[in-house]
Amino acid sequence: MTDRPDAPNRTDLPEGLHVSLPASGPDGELPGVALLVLDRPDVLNALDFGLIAALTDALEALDADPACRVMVITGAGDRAFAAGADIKELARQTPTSLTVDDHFHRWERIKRIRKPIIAAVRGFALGGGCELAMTCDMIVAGEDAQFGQPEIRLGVMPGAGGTQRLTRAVGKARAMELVLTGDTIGAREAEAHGLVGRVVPSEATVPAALELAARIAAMPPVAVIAAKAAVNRAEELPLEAGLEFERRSFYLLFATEDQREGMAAFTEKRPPAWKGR
Ligand code: CO8
Repeated sequence: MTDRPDAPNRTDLPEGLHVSLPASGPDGELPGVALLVLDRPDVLNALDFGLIAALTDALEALDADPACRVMVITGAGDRAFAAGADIKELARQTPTSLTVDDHFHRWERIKRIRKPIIAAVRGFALGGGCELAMTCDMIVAGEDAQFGQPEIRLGVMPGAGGTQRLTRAVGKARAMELVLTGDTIGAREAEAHGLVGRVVPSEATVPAALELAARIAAMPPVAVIAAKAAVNRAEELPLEAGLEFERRSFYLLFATEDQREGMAAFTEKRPPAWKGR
């Protein structure tokens, strides 16, 4: 991440993505927290292939950067997180171009990010935008957020996880209805289903996500990475295998200095000083 002199800690990439590390909160910089802003306001932050490439590259760079512990992704402005893939670009695709260029494989790279990612969703999170939010580890939604997979109305269907992740999040019956009609659900319904972790007043969406990120960034980093991996296994593994994964991760954390520090600090009634190893 390089800095610009006129905007410290902020990188403006040409593809409509801004990255700030550390992000700024109401009381100053938030150590360990990165903010990534999708910024294509003319098209409601629609994700073209260049933006998806920039986003995945930035997430991987932050994942490898010890200064970053948690990432927050949001959309610029108050109308949209992202209104989907860029339909004008998508309209030019053929099975051959999609297969050869295989831009969608990047979605798998987002899933492999080890540090926690929070989606801060205001307004529309549709199609690829909804899929991006669902690929994140947590969603903080403004009251004006709308989630949906409207691809059916374009003659296609979700292609970056929508049929799978939405179904896991809201159940088969509701997901089937949403995917087959293209209807959207609001923030409150998404919260009731567990798709969204918390709903906040719309203008508080990004501050609330940053505050959550800052609290996680203050936790022991190795344990955070291990715990994220274990929770994600719950959606992928049978219970027995998931429990085994959890148990082994738990045992391994006893090799960290932070385990000794955390338990010593509790005993000595003082705040822990995490080492990240
Ligand atoms: N792509 C390109 N342009 C878009 C998109 C989009 N997804 N969404 C909105 N825009 C543009 C509009 O064309 C319009 O541009 P212009 O001013 O030049 O006409 C501008 O954004 C503002 O939009 P509207 O005027 O339509 O605003 P409204 O408030 O009337 O409507 C809606 C807002 C309901 C969000 C409407 O814009 C809409 O329906 N957008 C399309 C939503 C959609 O279908 N999304 C799914 C796209 S397909 C997809 O995501 C497949 C994912 C595949 C995986 C991703 C990996 C690449």
